[in-house]
Amino acid sequence: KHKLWYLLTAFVFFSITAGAQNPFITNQFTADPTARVFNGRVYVYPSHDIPCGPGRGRIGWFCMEDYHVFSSANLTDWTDHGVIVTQNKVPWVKPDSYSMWAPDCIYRNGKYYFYFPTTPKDTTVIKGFTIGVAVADKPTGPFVPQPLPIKGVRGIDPNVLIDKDGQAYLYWSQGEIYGAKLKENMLELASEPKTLGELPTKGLKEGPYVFERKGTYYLTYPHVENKTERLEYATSTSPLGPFKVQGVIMDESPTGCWTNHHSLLEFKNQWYLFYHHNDLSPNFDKNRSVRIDSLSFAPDGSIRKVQPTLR
Ligand code: FUB
Repeated sequence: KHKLWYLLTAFVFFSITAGAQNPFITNQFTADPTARVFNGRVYVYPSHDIPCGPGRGRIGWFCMEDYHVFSSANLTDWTDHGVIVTQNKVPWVKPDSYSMWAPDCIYRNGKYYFYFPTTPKDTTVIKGFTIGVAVADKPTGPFVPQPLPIKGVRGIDPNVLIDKDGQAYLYWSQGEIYGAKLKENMLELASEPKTLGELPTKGLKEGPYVFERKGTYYLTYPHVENKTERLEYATSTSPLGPFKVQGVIMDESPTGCWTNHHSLLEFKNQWYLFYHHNDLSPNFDKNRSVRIDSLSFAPDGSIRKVQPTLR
């Protein structure tokens, strides 16, 4: 009888904790997680890493052809809602470029806007990466890609903030981090792109994620000076800066993963950092996996450094 009770308790314990461990998505490689709360549920929009191969991307590099969305009501049990956007169904994307990099998704006026960076087939307009939008009525899609990318944007890692006054901003990176206002339609820039202030001048900065808390705008970003990226942040009293560097959110990866890319989310009165390491692919850091850890603010508004939890 005791043995049965022990087995039952162990089963319940492992079924509950298994899903809560990092990495929290294990059915595929995932990276660059943007987490949002829609209708009381957390939705995570990550990149989807796949192994490159002959005819599939550039061996030894990132290889991504589509995006899935995942959701959870408790940050423990995750549902994979399947593919929402795929490279060869976006009219302006260079076919088989396997470059569907870090996305974002935001809600406005009854629609969900999914922003994604990739390479266009018409290189007379933009060489390298640009940013497109797909629109849906639900957070899980179906998402309909716009016929053309956003005019005037060159770069990767889109992030959108809708400010308290309703003005939307698009941020992205192209070595430096840029920002611009978005029109009400969320599909066109409403101002010229500009850099955002006194960010570090040395080393690559990418993956901007901007949010507002108690009147302070936080620009958070991965920054590489040595071997791997550190998550850092800067603050401002205005969405387009000037931002001033404040500190480090997460130190360089203990697993040696070159990239880290993140978002911050408040859910049920607790803040979380969503980010990635390469736990499921320790020997190849372009096949990454998304993680979550709790995050907190000091009374002066500074972000307390997050230590990645072990698996
Ligand atoms: O996932 C591809 C690229 O790696 C992202 O766009 C960067 O932020 C880095 O995570």
